[in-house]
Amino acid sequence: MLAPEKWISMKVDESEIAGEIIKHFSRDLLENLEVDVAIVGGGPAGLTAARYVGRLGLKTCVFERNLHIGGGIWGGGILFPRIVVQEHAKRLLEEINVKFEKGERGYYVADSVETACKCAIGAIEAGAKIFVGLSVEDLLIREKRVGGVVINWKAVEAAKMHVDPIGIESKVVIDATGHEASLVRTLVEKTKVKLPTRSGGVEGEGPMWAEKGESEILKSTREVYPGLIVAGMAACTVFGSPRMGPIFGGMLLSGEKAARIAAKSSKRFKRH
Ligand code: 48H
Repeated sequence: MLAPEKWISMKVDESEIAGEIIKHFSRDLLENLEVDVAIVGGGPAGLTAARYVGRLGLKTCVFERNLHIGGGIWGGGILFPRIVVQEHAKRLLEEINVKFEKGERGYYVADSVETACKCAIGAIEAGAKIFVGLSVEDLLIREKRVGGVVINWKAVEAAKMHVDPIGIESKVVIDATGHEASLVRTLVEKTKVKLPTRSGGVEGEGPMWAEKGESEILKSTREVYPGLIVAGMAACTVFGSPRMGPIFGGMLLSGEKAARIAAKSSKRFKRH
């Protein structure tokens, strides 16, 4: 190890630093222009899906438009940074070493900061690549199958600059965009396709009812169009299930189920 008096006198060159950043990030982006599974949204559902997809040996990346991952986990309930899961979902916290306590009424309570960080670590260690600051603004749709996503910098979107995006090809896309369900909305808007919902469109989430919301989320986690799977809160929005407040077991279980569906669906993919 270098002594402090040695390293403080070492040369540091701004253009070299810039060069390293550009070279390494460009390489990572180039390596992910074609993936098996593109996951949109780095909240609990997307990160859990990424962990399971990665564990199944598929190449996957997550596109998160914010500079931070975690989606709605951080704020817990009304900014009390704790989340609650039920008995049947606690194994998903155990798998990523999140500490939790058993509450008085049989719920399991975890720190939301720890949960957000460890969901991300779990995904990364399973081999998923997480890109932040990148928004998905469109889908690649080929002959009645979603075959990728169209990305742009969130900063470009926020500044309303006219800058063309780039496409990322994937065998399967998971819409884990939370309450917005923005990819499914894009699909419906651009193709006029009928979804497997009551109305054939995006139903919109129902009023808060934790028990019903949690019990319906897994049923709603499904492939809504060839190559497009909906997970997490986006699944509630698409199928019109009630929201459930700060109980997160359903989000984690939904991510796990989405990964299993993605693995199966990716086998049916044929490049055009
Ligand atoms: C790139 C995007 C885009 C886009 C959105 O909101 P999330 O945490 O979603 P889930 O489903 O993982 O978890 C939902 C949970 O946090 C929640 O809100 C609950 C349980 N609510 C219950 C209630 O009653 O309110 O994460 C979605 C992520 C966010 O980080 C977005 O920034 C990101 O997706 N995102 N990223 N391109 N087009 N749209």
